[in-house]
Amino acid sequence: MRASFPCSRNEFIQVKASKKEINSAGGNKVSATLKSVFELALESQGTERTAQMLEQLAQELRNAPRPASGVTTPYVNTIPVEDQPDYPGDRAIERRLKSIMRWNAMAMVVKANSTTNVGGHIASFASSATLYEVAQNHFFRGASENFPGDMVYFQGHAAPGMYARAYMEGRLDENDLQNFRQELAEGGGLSSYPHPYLMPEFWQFPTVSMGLGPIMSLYQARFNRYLQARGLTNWKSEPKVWAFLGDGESDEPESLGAITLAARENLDNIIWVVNCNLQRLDGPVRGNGKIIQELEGLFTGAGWNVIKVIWGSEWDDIIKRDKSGLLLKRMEECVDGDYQKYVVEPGSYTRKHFFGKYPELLELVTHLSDEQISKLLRGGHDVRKMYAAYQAAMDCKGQPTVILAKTVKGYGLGEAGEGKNISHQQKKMNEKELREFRRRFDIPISDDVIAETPFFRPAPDSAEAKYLLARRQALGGFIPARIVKPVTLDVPKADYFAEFFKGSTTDASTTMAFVRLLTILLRHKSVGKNVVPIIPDEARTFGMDALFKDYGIYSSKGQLYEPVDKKSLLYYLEKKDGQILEEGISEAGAMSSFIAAGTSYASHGVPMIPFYAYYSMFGPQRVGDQFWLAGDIRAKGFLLGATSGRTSLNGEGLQHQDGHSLLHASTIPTCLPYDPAFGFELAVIIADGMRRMFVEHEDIFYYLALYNENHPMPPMPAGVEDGIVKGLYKFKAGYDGAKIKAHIFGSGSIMQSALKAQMILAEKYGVSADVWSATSYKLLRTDAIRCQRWNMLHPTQPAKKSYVDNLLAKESGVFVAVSDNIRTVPDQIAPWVPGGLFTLGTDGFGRSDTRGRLRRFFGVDVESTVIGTLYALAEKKLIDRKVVAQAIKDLGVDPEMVPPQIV
Ligand SMILES: Cc1ncc(C[n+]2csc(CCOP(=O)(O)OP(=O)(O)O)c2C)c(N)n1
Ligand SMILES: [Mg+2]
Repeated sequence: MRASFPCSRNEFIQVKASKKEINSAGGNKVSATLKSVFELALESQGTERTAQMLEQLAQELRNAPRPASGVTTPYVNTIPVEDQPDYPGDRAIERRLKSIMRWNAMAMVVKANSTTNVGGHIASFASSATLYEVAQNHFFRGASENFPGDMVYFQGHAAPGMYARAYMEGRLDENDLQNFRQELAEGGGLSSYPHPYLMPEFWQFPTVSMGLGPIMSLYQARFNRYLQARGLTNWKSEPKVWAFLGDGESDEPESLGAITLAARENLDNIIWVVNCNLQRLDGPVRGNGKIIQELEGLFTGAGWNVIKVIWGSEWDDIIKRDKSGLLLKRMEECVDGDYQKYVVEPGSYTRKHFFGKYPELLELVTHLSDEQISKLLRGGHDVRKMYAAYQAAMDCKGQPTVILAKTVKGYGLGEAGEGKNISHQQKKMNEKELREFRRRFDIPISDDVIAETPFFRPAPDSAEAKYLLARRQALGGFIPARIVKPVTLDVPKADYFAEFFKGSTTDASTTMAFVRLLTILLRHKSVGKNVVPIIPDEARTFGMDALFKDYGIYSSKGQLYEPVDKKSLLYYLEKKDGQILEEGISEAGAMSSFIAAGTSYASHGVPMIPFYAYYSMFGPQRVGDQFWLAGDIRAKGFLLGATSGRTSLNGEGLQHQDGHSLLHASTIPTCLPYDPAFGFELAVIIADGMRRMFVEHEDIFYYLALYNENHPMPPMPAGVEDGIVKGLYKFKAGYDGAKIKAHIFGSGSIMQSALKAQMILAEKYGVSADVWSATSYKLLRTDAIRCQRWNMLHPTQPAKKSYVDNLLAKESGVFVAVSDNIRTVPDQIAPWVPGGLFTLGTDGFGRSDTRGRLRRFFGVDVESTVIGTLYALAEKKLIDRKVVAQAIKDLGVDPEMVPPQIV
C-alpha cells in the first residue's frame, strides 16, 4: 500500500528536488527534508490525518524486505562516531591485561582437560572479554559504605574469564585455577559456573541455567526499587543491575518473557548486555536472519532503550566514505550465517563476497590488505565502542537499556575454534594452536613450557597489576564478591502466635490459618516491615485480599485511578510504598521476586522474609528450576503451596490437583518441605523457620503445603513442638489395653481420614490405632540417611539411631500412612519403619469431583484408611483376612472399582 500524500504542485516539486539533494548530501539533509515535509503535512492535513499517514509509512517500512522483523533501525551502531566519548582508560595496558586473562581462562580449561574430562568453555569468554573488561575497568561499582554494590549477572559459561581476572586481582591463586571444575580435589577447586552455594564469598547470582539470570535480574532491579520505596535502604547512590546474556539464551521464554516489566516500571537501574556472537551451542542463533535486528525490534517494542554496537572503529572510516548507501544495503542483506562465514574464511573471502557483491564497495577497501580486512573488528571487541554504549546506558533516564554487542564466538582461538560451529565445545588446544594464541595476544610464555599451558600473572609491582587494582579500588572493590554481614532479626518466638495453640471453635483450613498468621506477623513491631507477601494473582483464592487495603500493593506509580471497589472496606489499593508484591499471572516472575527478597540479607544487608503463596501445582512443577536456583543462591523464606492435595482441592481436576509438589520440594537440598495438618503446627514451623534463617543465619528455605478444606483446628497437645519441626509426633493415641495395635501417619487435611478411621477401628474392629502427624517425611528421611551413612562407614562402633528409629522403636503393631500426595511422599521413610510401612496415597491424574468421591477413587478416604489398616494387620497375621473382607462389605467399598490409571 502506498501512502497518499496530497500536496500542492510547488510543494511536490520541493519534495522531488530534495530527492536529488538527499542522494548527494547524505543523512542530515534527509532528516531536515523529512522534517519540513512533516511540518507541511501537519499544517495542511491536521494532526489526525498526519498521524494516519505516518502510520501508513511506518507500515511500509515494516513490510520492506529485510531479514529481521519488528521495529528496527539500520544495521549500524546506534551511537554515531561524533557522539562517542573519549576513552578514559589506558588502552594499551587494558589490552595487555585482557590478553593475559584470555590466556589464563583458556589455560585453566585446557589444563583441566589434559588430565581429566571435566569439560569447560573457552569460546564464550573469548567473545565477551571486552564486554567485561570495559565494565570492570570503568563501570562496575563494588560494595562500600551505604552502597550495596552493582549487582552483576555474569554469563555462566564465561566463568573462566571471571576466575582469570580474580587470579590477576590476587583473589584466587594458582591452585584454585589448577583445580577448575575439580572442587573435590585437595585444597578445593573452582565451581564450573556461578554458584553461590559452592563459592559463597565469590558468586552472587547463579546464571548458568539459561534464561533464569535474565528474568531474575529484572525482578532484582524492581525489588531494589521496592526496598527503596519502602524506606529500607540508605544508599548514597542507586546500584545498577547488570545482566550479561548470550544471544542464544534469548530464546529461553524466561529471558524475554518479562522485559515489558522493566519498561513499565521505568527501571533505568538495569542494563542488559547481550553478547551477540551469533552462535549458540550447535550452530548459528539466526543463521537465516539477524539476531541483533530481531532483538532490537523486540526490545524497542517493549519500551527499552536499545543500543546496538555492531561495528568496531576500523569501520568508521569505511562507513563514512560510502556515499552510495550500498554498504548499508550490503550490511543489511547479509544474514548472520554469512557473517559467521566471514570470521572463519580469510580476508580475501570477505573482500570477494561481502564487498565484492557491489563493485563500488570494493573501492572502499582497496587500501586494506586481506589481513587487515580480516581484522576489521566487530563492535563488541572495541573498547571505545563498548565504553560509549555503557556510558549511554548509565546516562539513560526513565528506561531500561539493552546493549546488543556483536562479537565473534571463540575470538582469538583461530583454527582451534574461532567462529566455528564446534567452538562452544572446544576445550583442548594443540601446541600449534597454543603458539598461535600466544602470538596473537603477545603472552610472555616461552616455547619450552607452552605445551603445559602455564598460568601467567604480571608481578605485583608491574604497571599492569597496579593499574588493574587501582581501577577496582577507584570503583569501590572487586566484583563479583558476595559479602554477607549477618544481620539478626528480632523474630517472634512461637508464643507470639499463641492463639493457634488454643485451637479454634470454628472449622478452618490451613490456608486460612496461614493468612491469619501472616496478618499477625505483618503487625509485629519489629519484623512486620521485613515481611514480603508475594502472590501471582491468586490472593482472592487464598483469602489474602484482606491485606490489600491494610498493606497496599507495591506500585511505582501509586494508584492513578479510582478502584471500582473503593467504597468497600477492603478495596484494591496500589501504593508507592505498598508492601505486597502482586505479580500477576507469572509464577516465574513471582519466584524471581521471592529469590530477590529471600537474598536481600546478602545483596543488601537487609534481611527480608518473603512469603510467596501460589497454587501448589504451579510451583516446582512449573518453575522447578527456579526452586533449585533458590537453593543455590542461598535464598531464605517461605513458599506456600496453597490449594494443595490431589483430593482436597476438589472440582478443579487434573491440571490443578497437586499430589507431588512435596516430593519435588524434597529434592532440593536446602529446602525444608512441611505438610502441616493444623494451625498450631504451622505456627511452630514458621516460628522455628524464622529463628533458623534470621537468627541462626542458616541458608535454607521452607516449602509448606496448604490446604483449602475446612476442618476442626484442635488445641496443641503438650510437648509436641520438637516433633513438629523434626517431622513426626504422636498426635492422638489409641485407646489403652487393646491387643491389636496400629499406627496411622496422617498429614495435611487428609489427617481427617486418619482421625476418623481411628474411631471406626476402635469401635468396630477392636483395633487401637495411634494417630501420628507426619509433618515432614523428607526431614525424617534426611536424618535417617545421615545416620545410616555414618553407621555404614563406622561398622564396628555403636550404631547411631535416627529420630524415626528412636521414636518408633518401642511401638508395636503395624504402620500405615495416608496422604493426599502420591505414595512416594510417605514412602520416603519406609525403610526405617519397624515392620515396614503400608501407604495409601493419590497416585494418578486428578479428576474434578467432590472430595468424598475423589477420596474413595484414590483410596484415601476414611473407609479406605480403615480397610488399609486392617489389611496391614492381616498381612502381619495380627487379624484374620476375613475381617478385612467383612470391613470392605460393611463400609460399602466396591473392590472392583476401577483404580486411577498409572502405567
Ligand atoms: C536451560 C539451559 N538449557 C541448555 C543449556 C545448555 N547450554 C549451555 S551453553 C548453551 C549455548 C549458549 O549460547 P549463547 O547463549 O549464545 O551463549 P554464548 O556461549 O554463545 O555466549 C547451551 C545450549 C543450559 N545451560 N541451560
Ligand atoms: Mg551466542
